[in-house]
Amino acid sequence: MTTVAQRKKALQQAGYNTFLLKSEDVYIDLLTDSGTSAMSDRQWAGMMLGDEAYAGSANFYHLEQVVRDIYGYKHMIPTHQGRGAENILSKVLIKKGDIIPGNMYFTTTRLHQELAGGRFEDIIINEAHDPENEFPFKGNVNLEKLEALIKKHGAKKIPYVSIATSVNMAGGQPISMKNLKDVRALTNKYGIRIIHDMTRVAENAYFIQQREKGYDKKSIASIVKEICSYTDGATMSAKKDALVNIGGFLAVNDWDVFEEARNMVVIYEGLHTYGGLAGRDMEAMAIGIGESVNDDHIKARIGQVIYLGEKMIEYEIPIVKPIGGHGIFVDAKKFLPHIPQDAFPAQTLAAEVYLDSGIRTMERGIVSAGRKANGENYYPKLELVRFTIPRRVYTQAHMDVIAESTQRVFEKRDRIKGMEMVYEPKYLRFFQAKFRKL
Ligand code: P70
Repeated sequence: MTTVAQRKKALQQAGYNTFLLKSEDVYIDLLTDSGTSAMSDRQWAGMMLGDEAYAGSANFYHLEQVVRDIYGYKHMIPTHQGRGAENILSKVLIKKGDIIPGNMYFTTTRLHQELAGGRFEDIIINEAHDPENEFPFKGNVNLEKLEALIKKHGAKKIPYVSIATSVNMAGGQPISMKNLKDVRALTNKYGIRIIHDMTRVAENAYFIQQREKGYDKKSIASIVKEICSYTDGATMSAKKDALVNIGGFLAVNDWDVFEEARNMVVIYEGLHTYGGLAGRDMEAMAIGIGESVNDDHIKARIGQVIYLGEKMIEYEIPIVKPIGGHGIFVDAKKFLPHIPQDAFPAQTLAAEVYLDSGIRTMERGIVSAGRKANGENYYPKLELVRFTIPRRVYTQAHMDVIAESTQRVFEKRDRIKGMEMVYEPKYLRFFQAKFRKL
């Protein structure tokens, strides 16, 4: 624990960017659920079975088998984390001038698409951009938007449709099985691939089980497998669902794409049987994937997120509804309505929450959205602060502390002023940007 004076100093030194705080100065760390979950006893035991051969490690073959058994994808290449897979996939599939439709952008995913010469187009339903709208599947694709894009640019210009499960930037919102099947039918009609960002697929499966007709008696494992079956390949950041501190992979069904990706991985990550990971990391991932589709685990994990969200609702704090899978997303536009988007309401709110109690959260608004290729700022409709919950780490008492701290900040919201950016890196600026209080 730190004092207010210590936190004030830490914030100033970090340029009011929670990414730049030292973890030692943080009391409850809700920056991300990425690589921050606790590994199980079984995963740690697996770490002791690391086969650290340069080529053909036994742990690689175990992981490959698990990806086939649990997700159903035929070919898998390990990568150091999700963006490693995004880089290789984008380089293999995207040509200059291509269009990549997707159910809302994700920062690293869109940047890799752009760096490969493509352009991302948002095809998520409009409800996803409205924090108040309680539609149960705000990760759904608007099929008319998708078909209009295909007709406008032609199927040849669209290498794949990018479908995320548990749409991160929308607030961890799920896509329904019905919608995914419809996207499959439409893309089949035009001969277009679907690439799945499966980072939080098990959490999406939980919402399908809870909310979609015909799925209440199905296991998370079977729902996960069905989701994957409607897609042609996937990028995975195993640091989330799969409960490891580091790791990811690219999976595809198509042999030609696999062959090219397998060649590409040796340039950027490492040999195709380790992709930047130690054997022990691949073993922990293989075991973590199995644990991630356990019904009791997912129910407890999302149950904790819902517990926090309901507390916040009770305190009348404006949050994205319905409550999502991996965290609570506070609506900074509503929380600080007097601060214009150019003065960074979400960045400001994240700093204020840290100052109050040492809780670290993450901006997911205009700073995260960054600039277009032509240099103009993106102005996202959603200006959010994400309170992300690591898996198997915190207790219910921590959730109470988080809600109470946010309430204290809410009570003094009228006195909070915005900020200006004083340092802006070229790529993914949110990680390292610095700010000054107005
Ligand atoms: C987060 C993390 C990573 C992520 C993701 C989805 C849906 C791909 C990735 C990339 C970490 C993060 C990344 C960028 C900005 C802020 C935070 N999300 N797809 O905290 O995977 O990080 O392993 O390269 O959520 O949400 P990786």
